[in-house]
Amino acid sequence: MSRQRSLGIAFALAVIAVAIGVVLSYSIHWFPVQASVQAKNTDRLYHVLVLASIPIFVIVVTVILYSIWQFHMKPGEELKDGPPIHGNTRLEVFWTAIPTVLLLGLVSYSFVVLHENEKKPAREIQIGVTGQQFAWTYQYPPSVTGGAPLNSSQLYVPKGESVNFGMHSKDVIHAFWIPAFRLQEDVVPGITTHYRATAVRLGNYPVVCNLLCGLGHSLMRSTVHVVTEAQFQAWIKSQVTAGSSTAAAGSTSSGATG
Ligand SMILES: [Cu+2]
Repeated sequence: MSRQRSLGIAFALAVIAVAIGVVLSYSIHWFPVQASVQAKNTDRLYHVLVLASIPIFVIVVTVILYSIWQFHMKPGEELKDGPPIHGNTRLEVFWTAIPTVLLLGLVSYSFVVLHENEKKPAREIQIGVTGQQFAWTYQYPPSVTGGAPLNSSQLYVPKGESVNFGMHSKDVIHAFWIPAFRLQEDVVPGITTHYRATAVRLGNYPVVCNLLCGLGHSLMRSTVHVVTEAQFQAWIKSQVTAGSSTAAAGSTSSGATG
């Protein structure tokens, strides 16, 4: 087979492989639903990375397989050596420059997406997150409740509003992860870390501790309820009322016994 013909076959197979890779990357839904603004940005970045990676992977594998096919040692050539080639400046400049440009482009785009995801919006609400072996609790400050601060085992967030989660741990390092929001941040004893997300889809989504924190790590799960602004206010109100009535009942009963 002529060199031109074998190169033609390799090129055709590479084009087919790229096409299959691109179709697979789009036709299969690899991720959970996109429930936040940040999830959409992150997934777009992922798709760009995949689209850039597929042709490069195919080029590398094609060159390897083509070389094995065309240049492998034939019977009787065992003692022969390869041709004495020393470098190829043009080729080396080429294969250094192209990956450099590509990497700088992808790194810059990743930086833009990360910056966009972490950008402080004009308006946001604060919710505290406490991690401890093996449960999450959430703190709603007076700026959110409009009254006394609220401590709850439930995470409710209003749709369309940016939430700044201030996270701290009572014991070991945990990681606060909401797959449907995509972002994840470590929860470290002694410091407060932050996580910013704007929910854009109503529903209930899992909250996961994503850092091995002890025997009950796999059970350290919770749920984020993304609700409308009105439902959020109603929930806060019901919790604050329930909390104050429990406190009142507690003081009454202790008063009765005392
Ligand atoms: Cu944990």
